[in-house]
Amino acid sequence: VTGDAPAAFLWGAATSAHQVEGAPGRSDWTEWEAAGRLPHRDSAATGAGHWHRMEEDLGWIEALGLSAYRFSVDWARIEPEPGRIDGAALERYAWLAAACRARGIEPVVTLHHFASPLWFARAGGFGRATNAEIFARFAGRVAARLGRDVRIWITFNEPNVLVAAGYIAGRFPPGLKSLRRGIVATRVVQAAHRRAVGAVRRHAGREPLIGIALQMLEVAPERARNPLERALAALLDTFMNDTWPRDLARDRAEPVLDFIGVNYYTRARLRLSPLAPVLGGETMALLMQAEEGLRSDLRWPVWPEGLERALARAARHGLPLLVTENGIADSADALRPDFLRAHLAAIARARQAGADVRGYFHWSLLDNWEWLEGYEARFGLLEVDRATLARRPRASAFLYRDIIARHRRGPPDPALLARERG
Ligand code: IFM
Repeated sequence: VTGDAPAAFLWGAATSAHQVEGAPGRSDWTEWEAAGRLPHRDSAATGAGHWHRMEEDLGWIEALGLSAYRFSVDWARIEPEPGRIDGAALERYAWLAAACRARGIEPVVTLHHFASPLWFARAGGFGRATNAEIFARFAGRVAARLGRDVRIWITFNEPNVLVAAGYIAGRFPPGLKSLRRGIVATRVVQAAHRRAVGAVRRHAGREPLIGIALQMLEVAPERARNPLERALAALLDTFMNDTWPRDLARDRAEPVLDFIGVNYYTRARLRLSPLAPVLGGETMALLMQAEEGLRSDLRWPVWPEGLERALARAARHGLPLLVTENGIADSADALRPDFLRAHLAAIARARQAGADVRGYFHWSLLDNWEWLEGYEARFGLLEVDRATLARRPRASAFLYRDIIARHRRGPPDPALLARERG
């Protein structure tokens, strides 16, 4: 399935704090939910109960033979008020990182996975340039405590989605619909990343490896003959796939990207409806739903070849790559086994073609709370019973375990992502 995966290849699964922990800190997302802005009625207050089940979940990670676990820290929980750190919350994450390390599981920590503390959002969030430093201060605090056990850091999960959905399309908080505000937020998030890299390097205590996890999504025009639709689709396609690594990989004197994380799911079409504001609806819609062919419970097309293409595209920046997310909403687990095999095969092809892919993280370890779809979208290798929160492995979890058992060679290599410099 995976071709010649190197000894250091990371076999992982991923989660994010707001989606799995339960009772998340007070953030722009908890506020968004309380204000009834979600298109569903599910609350993230339950999640998958991960906060109190970390030990059990680590047991599952071990049982599956994973060599890495990607989790995020909840900034709102750790820093509930500006500058005040909740020591107990930070200790809990420190425990998780240390427990991973003790079990030979590489912890990969995401510092920002969509949710920001409410106080930060109220102070202008990523719409205000001076706020970049506030995020960096937080990153430094986390690195100072977790840096003994964590080598691999992701500053931002899907900064492209954070900006596009939050500042341009108005679907995520802060709910803005403004290209101008989107451009400003892009600059601020990039500045926050750069400063956070400096802070993590200063405080982590061992040479950290730092990247972003980009959601790579090819965007095509719905009607290829419509020139405006074509031009806008090309613009969005560039923003989703090229802008972020291009801008950040450009800092050569003091590199701010040690690797690029690729989150990959599906493809999209862009449709323009200029009369929509009059008739009701959006002028511009990004459509991921397919009417036919293999598709997930969310009707996202299954397109493994797209992962190969995404990796080839990301590889142009000359950095190591990690597939930091890939998975499918499939509650019956009918498509996931083939999905998994086909996407691992796509990675093997990308590697053969020269992409330096160093790991794969399935999204997700657990069924969880999906931002715009709630609990209906079931992405877990482990099924989570909504009433009891009991975990039960799906067949694809066993399949993944068997694939890993065939390919994994020993514990994570300390030289894992070492840059081939020179
Ligand atoms: O659940 C999300 C995750 O938080 C970010 N990447 C895409 C996933 C599926 O939509």
